[in-house]
Amino acid sequence: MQSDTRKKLLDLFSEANGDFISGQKISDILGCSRTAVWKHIEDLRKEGFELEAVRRLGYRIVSTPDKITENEIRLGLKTNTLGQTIHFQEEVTSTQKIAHQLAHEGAKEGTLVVAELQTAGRGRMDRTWFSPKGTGVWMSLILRPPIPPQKTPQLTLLSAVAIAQAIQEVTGLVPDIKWPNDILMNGKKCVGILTELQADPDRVHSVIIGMGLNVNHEREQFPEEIRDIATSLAIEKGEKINRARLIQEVMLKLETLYRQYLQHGFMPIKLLWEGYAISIGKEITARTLNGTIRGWARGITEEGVLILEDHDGAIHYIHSADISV
Ligand code: BTX
Repeated sequence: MQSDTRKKLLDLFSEANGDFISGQKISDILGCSRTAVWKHIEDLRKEGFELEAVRRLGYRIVSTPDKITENEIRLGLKTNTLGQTIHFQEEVTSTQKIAHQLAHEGAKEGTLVVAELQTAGRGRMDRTWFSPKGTGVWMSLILRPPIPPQKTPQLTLLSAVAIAQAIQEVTGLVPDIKWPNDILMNGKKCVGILTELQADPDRVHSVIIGMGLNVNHEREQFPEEIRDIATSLAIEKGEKINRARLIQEVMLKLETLYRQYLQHGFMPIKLLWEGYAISIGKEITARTLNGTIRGWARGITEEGVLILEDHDGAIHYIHSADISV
């Protein structure tokens, strides 16, 4: 939507003060057709506005998108290092891209990149991560752990535990983790984690942990193709959740677990991870780049690798795959 049209429309709703405005009035004032009005309304919904539409009455704004600002994240952040340097931007292609650049330029451990909107949010294997404005938490954290590159998948699992704990703390909801990186509520994905590296063969320079949390999306805000597989915390909880508070809690849990990990290794994290895992002990299908294997998920190794026993009793060690239970 063009910015002057958007401004006019928002001014109209603001003057209406929560009352209905007829579609005809909107179309007269904006100078566009009723179909165009409907499209503008849909655009606002995608940006996180909650709008009610009633025949004969028109449209009214029920709630505006909650915004995150750097100050809101900072206020009440209880960490020592993680998130203490924040790069906040309203709109980015991908927070991963910016974090990579900052890491390359020498950014400190704990630097956090946060955006309100990603126009090219990335999932694993170049998939798209749907990241609309004003509803989610889209952020990338730079870590510089003194570990060899092959151990970095452990940090994906560590992050999943931290996010699960933070969700539990802030919302009271208890999420499930599906190996390696999905956080689910009632079988639907509400968080995705993407861990990327800057490393030599034997040394990690930085690990960029990308975290995408669906927080205040309404069901119809998800594109149709993922509506049945995705959910948000607000949908599950039945009320909106303060995103800045959630970011603070994720940082705090991450810092605690990361410190524990650097001191005592992966074992304590593995135990916590297993407490949230839903795929272990179940019959699963693992789609890897080299093919599909069906069998029983027997657990994870100390490295964070999935152990899968196929129907012939052969054991497979899965480093990267999509799992369906
Ligand atoms: P993934 O490859 O496991 O999941 C991607 C798949 O999930 C997509 O193909 C689609 O089916 C589905 N999907 C896309 N968007 C959503 C969504 N919002 N909610 C639920 N399901 C969805 C997971 O990859 C890793 C995602 C990391 C996203 C963060 S956001 C901050 C950072 N910046 C960035 O570009 N990526 C990371």
